[in-house]
Parts: sequence; structure tokens; C-alpha cells
Amino acid sequence: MTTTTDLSGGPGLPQERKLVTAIPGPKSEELMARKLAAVAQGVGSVMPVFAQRAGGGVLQDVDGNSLIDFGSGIAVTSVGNSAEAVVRRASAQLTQFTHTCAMVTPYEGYVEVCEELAKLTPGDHAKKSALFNSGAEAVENAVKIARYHTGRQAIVVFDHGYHGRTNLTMALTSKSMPYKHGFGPFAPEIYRVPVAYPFRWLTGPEHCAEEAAAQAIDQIVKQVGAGNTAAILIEPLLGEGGFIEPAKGFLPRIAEFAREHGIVFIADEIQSGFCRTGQWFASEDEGIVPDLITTAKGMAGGLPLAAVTGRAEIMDAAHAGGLGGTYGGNPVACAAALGAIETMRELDLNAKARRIEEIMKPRLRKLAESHPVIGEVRGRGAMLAIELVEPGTKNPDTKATAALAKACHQEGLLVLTTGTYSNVMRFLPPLVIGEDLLHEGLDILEGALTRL
Ligand code: PLZ
Repeated sequence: MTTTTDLSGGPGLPQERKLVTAIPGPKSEELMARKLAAVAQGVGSVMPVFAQRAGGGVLQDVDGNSLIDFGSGIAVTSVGNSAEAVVRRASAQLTQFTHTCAMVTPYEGYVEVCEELAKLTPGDHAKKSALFNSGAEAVENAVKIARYHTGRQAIVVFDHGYHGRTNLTMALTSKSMPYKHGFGPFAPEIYRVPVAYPFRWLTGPEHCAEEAAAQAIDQIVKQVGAGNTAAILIEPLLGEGGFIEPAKGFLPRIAEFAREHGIVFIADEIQSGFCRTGQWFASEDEGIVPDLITTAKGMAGGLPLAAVTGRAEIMDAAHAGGLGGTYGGNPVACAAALGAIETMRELDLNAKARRIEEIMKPRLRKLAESHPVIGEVRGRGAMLAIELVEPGTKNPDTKATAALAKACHQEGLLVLTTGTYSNVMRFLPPLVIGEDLLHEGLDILEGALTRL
């Protein structure tokens, strides 16, 4: 095992898995007792360990355990934790000023991030951006902009879609428990239509794209009216819904329908963007050029920053003062984003993501052959997943998924679950993770599956 140090996370952080206590260890248990007393229970935690340091492909807890990170803080630390360029640029900014409010006196970093977004997002048309703090806030603003631009109200979203936890984005999100249950009433003028989910399409995957697109369009036309529809909002690779890759042909057909009817096509790339799938944006896979695109997560190496980027004429629709927020595009977060983007270019993290797929997918497929609990292996780049079912059926096996995750956690592998039926295990390693750690993580998964 190589134990190269210093893929950030501070000097001398060994790139190795090491368990020195049970998971959780005593210090984590002590902190967890304090958390339970002081933090609202609605804010859950996947693993009961408290973080101390993280970098490269590992996360070290307060007891000195070093975990292999297959989660990246939910697809955020793609460049690694405390990546050198992120720390360098954000630190320099911290010494200059921490906040002026971009709406009061702007600063260059904000503009530079918007210039980068114009360059990196799909399409060579004139583009503009606005910056925010969280993914949900970006989605809310994309909806505001689309409504203003079209003078229409209806927003079309899809089965298994996830767009956030604020009031409007709860309405846009499809899964009730835990995201919406008890939190209504929800925002009006949101309409949900089918998505091409090949594994669960009743007539089979072959006709899925065509049939799902026809159903979705028919529902929009009949139930909403194309002329009333401001925007169609979709994740080109659905994240919280279960890492669903819409069957090929579905996205282009929906985008074409939007174009024909003057509907703003919004791609939510908050989870799938910024090299995660082996391309700058997952939309590129089928040559989709969204009118608006929402980004966050991987963009700023762990600092809170989000954006809406899109066609200049749409972005400029709203009046001056109509968009904004006190902290949106915070200067330290902008500096971090510029550092993260620099790292993505320098280390060619798109190639790294594709390499991660090359290593992981064949091994996951092999596991699926010997473990019928794995119904499907899917995803692209470093956004991969297995869907767990009761063997021989497509019935979601939520219990097996939770048990498998727990078993991996006990062995020092941080994995996350996802999916409408909570039966998908997803793999989102930092793109800078070492190949030895990837293999070791997969060994742990294999052992846990075999014992399951
Ligand atoms: N759109 C596609 O994936 C955030 C949320 C996890 P925020 N996904 C992880 C959880 O349980 O809260 C997400 C996303 C897509 C929007 C969002 C929302 O981004 O930064 O969490 O608001």
C-alpha cells in the first residue's frame, strides 16, 4: 500500500486507511452526545464520527481513524479537501477583505467566476451569471429568472428529481420522506412528469427514452399547456433520486420540445457538474445546451458558492435589484472557486473522473454478477452507483442497502446511500483520490457484500 502524504488536508496527512478505535471512537461518541443535546435532530449525520482533517482520498476523525472517502461531502470536494490552490487563493482573499456585499461594492473575483462559468458551461452563445450561496438558492433564482423572461408561471419537473430543501425547491423535489414530509404547504404551479429511468421502465429499457419523452410531453401539453410553461427543470444525471441516467435520447427530445415552445430549459448540474462525470458538465454527454444551468457543490472546493448561468438575454430579463442576497458570491468563496477551477484544469480532473470509472465500473459489474442483490450498476465518471434489489426481482432492498453502508462504515469506508427507494449506494470519491485507495475501498465493499 502506498501512503503518499500531502494531497492537502494539511502537511503530512497520510493517504491511507487506518482504524485505531471502533467506529465511532470514544471522542466521537462524546461529541455525538453534545451534538444530540445542542443540535436539532432534523439535521442528521450519515456516519457517527466527527471530522478532524481531510485531504486527497481520506478523512481523519477525532479519534485518529483514517477513513477512505467515497462521498466527498456529497460531491463537493472533487478537488480534494483543502486543495492547495483553494487554500492559497482563499487565504490571500481572507487577508484582503472578507465581505463588502457584491450588491454594495463589487470585486473582481465575482466577475472572474462569472467569466469562467461562461467559458466552461455548454454552448458558445453570450452568457451571464449570478452567484448565490447554496444549490437550492441557485435553483430558486433560475425559476425566478425563467418566469420573468417568459411571463409564464408553470415549472415542469420530473419523477425522482431533487432540487433542494427550501420552500420552492421542496415543491420541485419529488421524494416526500425525508425532504417534504410535514413541511407543506408547498409552492404552486409545479408539475411533475415521468423521467426515462431505464431500470424501472415497465416496458423495458429499449423503448424507455421514446415512451417517457412522449408521456412527459403529452402531460405537459394536456395538463399544463406548453404556452403556460416557463421552464422545464431537470438534472441531466439525477442525483438524490438514485444516480439515474435518463435513457439516451430522452434529454435531447425534452430540450427540443422546450425550444419549440419558448420554454426555458434548465439543467440542474449542482451534483453532476464540474468534472464529476468526466466532463465539465453532464449535459455535454448528449450535446445538450441548456438555456440556464445551476451549479454549486464541486465548484468551490468546499466553500459555499452557487450560480445560475445562461443565455445573456434570459439572465438579463429581471430588473436591476431583482436578484441578489447579502452573501451571494462571497469574495472568499469566489477565490476558492477560482482555485478549484485552476486545480481542475491543471490536474485534468475530467480525465481523472473517467479513470475512476474505468477502475470502478468493471469491478462493480463483476460484483453484480456474483451478488444478485445488485440489480444494476450505473453512472458516469466518478458519479457511480449500484441499485440493490431483492434477488431475482426489482423490489428495492432498502434494508440490505442500509446494512451494506453500515458494514462499510465499520471498516473505514465512507459511503453514501441515495435513491427514491433508499436502495442505491453511490460512489462519489474526490477526483484526486489515489488508485490504491479506490481498490481498497472496493475490496471493503466486496467483503461487506459477501458477508451480507
Ligand atoms: N440540486 C441536483 O444534488 C443537493 C443534498 C443532500 P444545496 N444535493 C445534496 C441533502 O440531504 O440535503 C442538490 C442537488 C441538486 C440542488 C441541490 C441543493 O443544493 O446546496 O444542498 O441547497
